[in-house]
Amino acid sequence: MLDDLKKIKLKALSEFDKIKNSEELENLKVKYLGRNGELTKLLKNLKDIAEEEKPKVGKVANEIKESIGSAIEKVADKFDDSSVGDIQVNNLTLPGIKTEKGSLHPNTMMQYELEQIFTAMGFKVIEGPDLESEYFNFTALNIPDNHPARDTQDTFWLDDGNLLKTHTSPMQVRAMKKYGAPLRAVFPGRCFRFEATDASHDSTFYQLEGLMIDKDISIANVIAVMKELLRAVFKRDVKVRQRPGYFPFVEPGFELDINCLICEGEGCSVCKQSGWLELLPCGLVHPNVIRAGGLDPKEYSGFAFGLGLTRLVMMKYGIDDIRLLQGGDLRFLKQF
Ligand code: FA5
Repeated sequence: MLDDLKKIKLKALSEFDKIKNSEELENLKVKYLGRNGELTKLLKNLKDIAEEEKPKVGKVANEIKESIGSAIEKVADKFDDSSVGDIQVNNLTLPGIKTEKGSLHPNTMMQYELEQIFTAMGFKVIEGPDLESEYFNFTALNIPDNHPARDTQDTFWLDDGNLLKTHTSPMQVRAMKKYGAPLRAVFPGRCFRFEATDASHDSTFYQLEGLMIDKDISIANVIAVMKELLRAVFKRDVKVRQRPGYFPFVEPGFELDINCLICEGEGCSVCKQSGWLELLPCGLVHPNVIRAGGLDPKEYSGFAFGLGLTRLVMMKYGIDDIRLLQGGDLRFLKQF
């Protein structure tokens, strides 16, 4: 047995000497010291040798184990400070790898800016779900089943009858139900419409809905808040025009258009050559919607608006195609 042990030692040490990388080191460890390794197997036979031989053989066996152990350490050290194999990956003293710093998406920047403007005017910021029920997206907003107004917002329907919200207006009713009156809140959110895309329409875009419910709210309140908003965003005079607009959840309803800042009103593909861009529909909340929110329309009135946040981003930064914003092209996004 002593002879066998010595042979193993010589063989092992010469093999450890030739190791070239950490993988070979691991293999040799297993070959000699693993559960079925050559040395381990031999030591299992210790129990069969004569009692008086055991101390001597045991001592030699331990010495061999130790010298193989220190050979392993030596080889491992050698790989540790070289650039060989996977050991380098675990070397915590190597300098870090530089990663590029990201930045906020222009939609997010605009959302945060608007939130600040509205918070300063006493509005809460509340976000709603992307997946909405037919009730909150349409019915509670005074758009009954089979009403043609449902067709003005082409909808992505889900198999279970729910839908991807087509606008941020469902939050009007959700918020009234939860917070009651008086209430001032804005609801930023992503909207989805099953429609063909062009320079100013995408199938995914952002809106920021606003709602103010109190006693004696009138159109004068809407106009004051809208003016304050545009002044804060553009920090200069921007021409706007107001015209009547039909939305079943407001009465009366208006469209607030902004003079196209891409072409300064000359006409381009963004404003469909009209010089104006539809940015912000608004109006006084319809009594049926106030009722759906659990409030009494004889006691409370309110205004609501649905700002096209993505279009505002386009106007602010001079982006002439809305599809660039969701396109995921880093060359575009890195400019912000
Ligand atoms: C609505 O979505 C109403 N919920 C707005 C509203 C709220 C009216 C409260 C009255 C009171 P509309 O479908 O017009 O309305 O969309 C509102 C704004 O969202 C538009 O003016 C436009 O700026 C933007 N918008 C609509 N569709 C798209 C689209 N496909 N891509 C980009 N922006 C869009």
